[in-house]
Amino acid sequence: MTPTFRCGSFAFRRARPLVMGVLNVTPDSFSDGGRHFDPGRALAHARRMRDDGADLIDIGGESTRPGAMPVAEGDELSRVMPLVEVLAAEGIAVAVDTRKPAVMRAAIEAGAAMINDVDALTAAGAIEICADSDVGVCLMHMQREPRTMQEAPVYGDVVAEVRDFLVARARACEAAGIATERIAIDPGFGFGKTLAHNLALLRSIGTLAATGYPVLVGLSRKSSLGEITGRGVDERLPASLAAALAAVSRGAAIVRVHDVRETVDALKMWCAVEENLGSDTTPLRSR
Ligand code: 9MG
Repeated sequence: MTPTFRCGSFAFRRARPLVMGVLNVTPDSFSDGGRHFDPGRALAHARRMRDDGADLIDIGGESTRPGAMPVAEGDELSRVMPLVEVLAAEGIAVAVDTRKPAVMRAAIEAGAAMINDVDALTAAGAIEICADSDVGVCLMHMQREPRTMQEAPVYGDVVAEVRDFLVARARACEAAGIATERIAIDPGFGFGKTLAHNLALLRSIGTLAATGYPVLVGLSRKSSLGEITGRGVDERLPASLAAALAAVSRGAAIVRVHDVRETVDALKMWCAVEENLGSDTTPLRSR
């Protein structure tokens, strides 16, 4: 039977890779910082990504790019919440990218389907807030924190360490009452990792997928792609598509991307080659 990833009222059958569109409502995110800071433009962009085939829209009000400074809770809430309310009411599967329990709680009350936490729900109260709801959760690995994470990251065995951390966090979520079907894991490309670490993790997506949890990957436009191609952040579409395909061909279940239309096309092509995977494109409502 095809496994299912449950997020709020959405039940995504994992018959094909899912696409999560990125919507940063920040003045300073590494790629689209400032571009969607105006709520009208942000809504238009979210709807365009939905029309282009995004399964989920990931809304973030705090940049987590290397060197980024934390944002006050009130500022994050006022950036994110108006969008969550409108887009969730339109039936869009909204993920909220936040590390703050108060933002998680407000987002869930407003209808968010998923919490995407780069801190893997380690903040006090975060797991309980998610467990008291039916949201899906994405648990991401990060070494240190955004302000300092790219200062000479070191691992013994990066793949084993990342996998063991993610499995431990997933088990903690399950122990608190979050159903296994609601949990995704993410190696956290670029979060306290060198290019060599990122490549080792990308080559080993299969090791993460073997845990049974859907693996979410965020490689879109990231600096590793720039290191390999020599391209600036706005010129990394071909590398982003290649990275997404490399990830799904090794077992990634969800790709978090800026360029939804192009990624959906690339995945349709890949699914057609892989046979039948492309035929099941409709996320099912579970209630
Ligand atoms: C918020 N954010 C930025 N990059 C990300 C990534 O790679 N994964 C996840 N889950 N979130 C991310």
